[in-house]
Amino acid sequence: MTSRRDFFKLTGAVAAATVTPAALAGLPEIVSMGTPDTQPPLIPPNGRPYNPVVTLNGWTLPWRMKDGVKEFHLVAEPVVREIAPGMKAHLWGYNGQSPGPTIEVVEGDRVRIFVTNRLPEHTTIHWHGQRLPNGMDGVGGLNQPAIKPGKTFVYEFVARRPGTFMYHPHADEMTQMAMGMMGFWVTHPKGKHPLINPVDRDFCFLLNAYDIDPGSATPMVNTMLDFNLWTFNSRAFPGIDTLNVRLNDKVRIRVGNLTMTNHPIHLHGVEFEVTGTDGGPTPKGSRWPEVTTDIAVGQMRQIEFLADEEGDWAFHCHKSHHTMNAMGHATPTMIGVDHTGIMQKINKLVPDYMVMGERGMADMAEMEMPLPDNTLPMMTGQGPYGSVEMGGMFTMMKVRREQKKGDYSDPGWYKAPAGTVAFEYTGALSDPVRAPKSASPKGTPTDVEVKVRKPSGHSGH
Ligand SMILES: [Cu+2]
Repeated sequence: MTSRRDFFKLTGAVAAATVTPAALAGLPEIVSMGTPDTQPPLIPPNGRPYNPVVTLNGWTLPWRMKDGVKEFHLVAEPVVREIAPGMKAHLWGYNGQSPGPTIEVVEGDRVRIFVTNRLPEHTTIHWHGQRLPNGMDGVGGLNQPAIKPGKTFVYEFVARRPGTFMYHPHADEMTQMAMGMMGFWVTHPKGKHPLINPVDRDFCFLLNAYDIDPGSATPMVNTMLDFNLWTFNSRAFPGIDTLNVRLNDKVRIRVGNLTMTNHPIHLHGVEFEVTGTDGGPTPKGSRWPEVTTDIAVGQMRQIEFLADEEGDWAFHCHKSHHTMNAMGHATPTMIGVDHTGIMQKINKLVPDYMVMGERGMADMAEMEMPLPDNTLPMMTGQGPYGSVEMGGMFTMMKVRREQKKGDYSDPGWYKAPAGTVAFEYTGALSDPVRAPKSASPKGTPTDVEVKVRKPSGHSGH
């Protein structure tokens, strides 16, 4: 029997090598993940040492060493992904999950990835951002024939530059990415690197978006912009795990964007620097402090900071519609609209009818509005002081003095020291001091008439 090595030598090309059933026995074992919980970092059992990353609501794919080559096995397949408790999506992904597992290697590693296609249509994998032989770049039709259902292809290259990468199909790309096919890739530096700092915690996740009608489970793949589920690693708040760190940890967060729009990612509490992009580590002179970084489609950013302020700090996309779940956009604004009288009339026809939005939308989070099956409330999530009124691309970084080194578990809500929480003022409110009216050269200005429907304190409608 010819070994795989001989087979490569014989054909002279590693790309696009279909694997015969006999050779399948020589494949690395398929490892699959069944839980959406954040898995602990995978300490490298062999090969060159590195400081592993933690994938938010994800995991790192184990490998095997064969003759000095790191071998991975990715299986493209339909998966069921819990977007948040109460909602499951029928997606396509890799090894049981969407996104697929994170691949972690070290600069200079020779990597061989077996890709088995269990989808109903052909696929490929493009290794976004990598330096590699052209035939390994994964664009179907351009660099290789597509991988037909049931077939396994082999990709092999040396991870030449350290940094933050992604992988995704480059075959029926619009459909397959809308269905959740993507994954993260980190190439760690071999030894000390002048532009890559050692950190205590290194998190990563992808930005993705789905359009799933309430009551259904499969994304609408033809949607271009009006998605209704904005996710970190195919999870929406409150389904996204928190980033738990120890006070004074050096923290790195790597984010890649595979949605159809940009996301200004904003961290509360500290300033960070962008220390890397899809092109690798940034030169030191290009770094400046900021609290929001915009991540365009197809881009990756890695941010770094010292977590030197205790607390539960919000971490989210700053587009306010991206921190909402399952919302329709074709509804009129109801602020200031007087519903008095109308309600009773409508209720005679539709007993369950509720008026929303007359006093803003915060009621949405408090009211127990009946939802269709398999969808998420628009604004939700209970915090220690009430509803957080968020959804989508929102989570928290929890910084704690007591958090143990290497402990990624959720420490619970922050207990703020007495006297450090915003509080209600209960004294008397004096009338505001107004500037004296001065006559304008063209005569006395007339007051603009503004009709304001003042909100009443009542809670029911
Ligand atoms: Cu966004």
